[in-house]
Amino acid sequence: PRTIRLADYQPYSHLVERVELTFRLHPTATRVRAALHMAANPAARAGQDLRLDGEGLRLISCAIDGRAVQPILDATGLTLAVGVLPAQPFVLETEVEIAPEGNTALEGLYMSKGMYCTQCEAEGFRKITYYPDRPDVMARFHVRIESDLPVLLSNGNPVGQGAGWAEWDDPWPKPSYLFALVAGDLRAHPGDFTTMEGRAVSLNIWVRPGDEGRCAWGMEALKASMAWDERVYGRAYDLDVFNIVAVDDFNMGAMENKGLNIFNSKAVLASPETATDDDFARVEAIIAHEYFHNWTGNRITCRDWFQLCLKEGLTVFRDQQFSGDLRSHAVKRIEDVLMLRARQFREDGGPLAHPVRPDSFVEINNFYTATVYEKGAEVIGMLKRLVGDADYARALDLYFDRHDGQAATIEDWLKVFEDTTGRELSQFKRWYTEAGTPRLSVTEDWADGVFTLTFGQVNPPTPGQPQKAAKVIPVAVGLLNPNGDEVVPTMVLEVTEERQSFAFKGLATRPVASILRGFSAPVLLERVVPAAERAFLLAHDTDPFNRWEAGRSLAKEVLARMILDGAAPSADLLDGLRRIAFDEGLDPAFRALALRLPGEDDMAATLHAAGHVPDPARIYAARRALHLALAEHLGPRLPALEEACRVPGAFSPDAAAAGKRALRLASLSLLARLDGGAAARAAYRAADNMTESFGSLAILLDIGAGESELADFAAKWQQDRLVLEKWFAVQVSAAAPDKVADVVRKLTQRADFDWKNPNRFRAVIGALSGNHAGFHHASGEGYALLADWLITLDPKNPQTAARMSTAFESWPRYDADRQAMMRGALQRIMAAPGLSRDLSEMAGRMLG
Ligand code: DPP
Ligand code: ZN
Repeated sequence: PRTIRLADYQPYSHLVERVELTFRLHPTATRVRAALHMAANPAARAGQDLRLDGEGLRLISCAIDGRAVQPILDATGLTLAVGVLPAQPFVLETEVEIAPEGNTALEGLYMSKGMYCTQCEAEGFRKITYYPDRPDVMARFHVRIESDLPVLLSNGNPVGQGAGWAEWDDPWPKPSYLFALVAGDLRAHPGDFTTMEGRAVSLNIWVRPGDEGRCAWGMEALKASMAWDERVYGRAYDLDVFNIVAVDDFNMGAMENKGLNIFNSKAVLASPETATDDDFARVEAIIAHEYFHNWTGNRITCRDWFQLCLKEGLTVFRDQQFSGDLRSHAVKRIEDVLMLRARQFREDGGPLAHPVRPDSFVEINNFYTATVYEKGAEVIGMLKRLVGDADYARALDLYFDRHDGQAATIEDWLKVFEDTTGRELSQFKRWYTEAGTPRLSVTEDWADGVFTLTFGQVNPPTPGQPQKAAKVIPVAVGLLNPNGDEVVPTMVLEVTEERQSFAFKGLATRPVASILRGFSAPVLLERVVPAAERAFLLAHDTDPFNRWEAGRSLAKEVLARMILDGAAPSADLLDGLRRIAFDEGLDPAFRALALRLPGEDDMAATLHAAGHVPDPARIYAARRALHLALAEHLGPRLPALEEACRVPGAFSPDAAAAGKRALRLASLSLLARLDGGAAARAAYRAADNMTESFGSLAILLDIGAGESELADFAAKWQQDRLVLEKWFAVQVSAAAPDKVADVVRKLTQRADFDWKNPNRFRAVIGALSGNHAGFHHASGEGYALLADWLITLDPKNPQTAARMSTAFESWPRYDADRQAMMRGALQRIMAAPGLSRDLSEMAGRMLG
């Protein structure tokens, strides 16, 4: 397969001014007629042949300005020699036939339970019609859909409809990856919104009959997003309608098609009976994310796919700001950092490490990664911290002004900040072009009333990037007095060199430093801190993130000693966590997060980084021992805490109520170590919402109980595909390490394990790799099972298979036996006949 390189970018030979598409829908023989109004691109080299992308299309006819022409066809597209192209603007018409019913890759036009839908990002449009399927070709689309299905949707505004047809017109030029079409027997949950510019927008969430009752939350989230983008970024919506469609078979979470967002039903449907608080928060965040793309992604798009972070990093950053504004900034930041470390640091430290802006790829679908998204968002957070809020706002205004309607690059983005602030950002740009998580060490010195912090940064080698220069790292620092008062409030130190000192003068006593407040840069902070000082920060830090972080680091240090030398849990940690647990002055959501112990994969990564070879079985045992010790330490007061966290009255998914439920579940989980699950069982029985019924079920399974509750849950939710996914997943995640392979085998033999549905596949096979001790069980069964399933799925859905293969990226951390087994599994995948480009690129990169 061919490697695509950023350095080879060339503008497209032609401009597409307008596109008229007509779809005659049929499950096995859909006809697509396309009229492309084209002209030579003055910015491109003259005299080029015309090349259109196309895959799996049966060409029926092709004409230029009404005269039939014979293009040259190959497996990836169509070529018309320059000789047959008119000198003046022309209309290229094609008709093709496609078979959406057989499309199991869920890319292009496909069917899900009788409805037609599309997924075109990144390169799916070429499976619908011949087209220059690249983001820098922006055109106005007019779409006619012919079908007997009652609801026919496409991008833009509706311009006409009759029996068996509908027409849509999108006035905003867009790349083909934002094209969308939906046809089905759907019901609408309506809403409306009037923009600050006075435009009345009609909103609809379209679902299959029966799901109408699960749309209210998504609709509220949509309106809140529209209002927030106006208030915070000054960006108003720009069409008369905004449609969201829920579909059960979908590779990603959701897709920001212009005016017609398509969502994995799991990412939009929510009701108190069927969705947990986490689901509610996720739905809200994803609705916001896709809506925010309307400006950051759609109005301003990417010149090429290497610039993916231009829209994704910025849009993730915006949805994080939004969730923080609506909920709690501290809690949101902690959750985001947990995710960043679990997924992005893991990626950045292994064979799949790549820059936020990669410079080559084989299959672009493999680069919708935690690095592009989450680190991409972190980079924007750093930029904002460096230039300040006011200049960030001015730079964004300039970005929207200057690049509206364009396909832009990271260079354009940075230039906007340079022009706004006069800052030179070439060193900063390394965050975009270099992979790897910088390691930042700190030492401190106290002499003659001067407190000095000395930072050292190491930028580790990553695949293809052996050597790196220093980065600019914004380090937010505050200093506390020994009595807990803040003597130096948060300030941002700019570390720009490999070694650099900062002095604080005029202090009466040696302060306690709170470093990297708010996690101001995505780095690994390496700092030797006495346990007592961590405990002090856990009790007193005025920065909520660092307060949590102090407990977290302490817990990791304690766990590491338990794993490595069988040490007992330290009193510093247990006392500190007890104080937090019962501190009624603190947000319950924060307390729940503080009580969540570091995960097993996190501990494996931490031990590996410290030069040890992690043993999954020991990690598993030590973590459970620490949980038990914590339960015993908090013991007598847990029932009261659990009771105090019951939320009276009707269920509301708001952040305050959700925080209480999270703390209640955290205490139930501890209590279960002491009472054999009695309290959790009672909570399960009494629960009137999914958060508490599913939460207590998971707690019971985790202590090896809960059989009858599991059966009860299955009986109740058999008909509900989204809830049933939880039932599948929890059995795998809660299984004991030596049982997980059996559990997976049993579940995958069930008739309702529809593995071609990505949600169901992920529920079971994703949970398998998420069960650290089970996946890495010494038998190697976990590895073999995952490899088998990836090989099975790949021919049907290469995108999801490739995505899930990243479970193997952590192989270099483990002992020789496990390494050999994990590599063996990857080699077996590589040897599978007809392996997709997606999966072979991933397996190849992991093998190195
Ligand atoms: N749908 C994916 C997202 O919004 C890809 N654009 O991030
Ligand atoms: Zn996105």
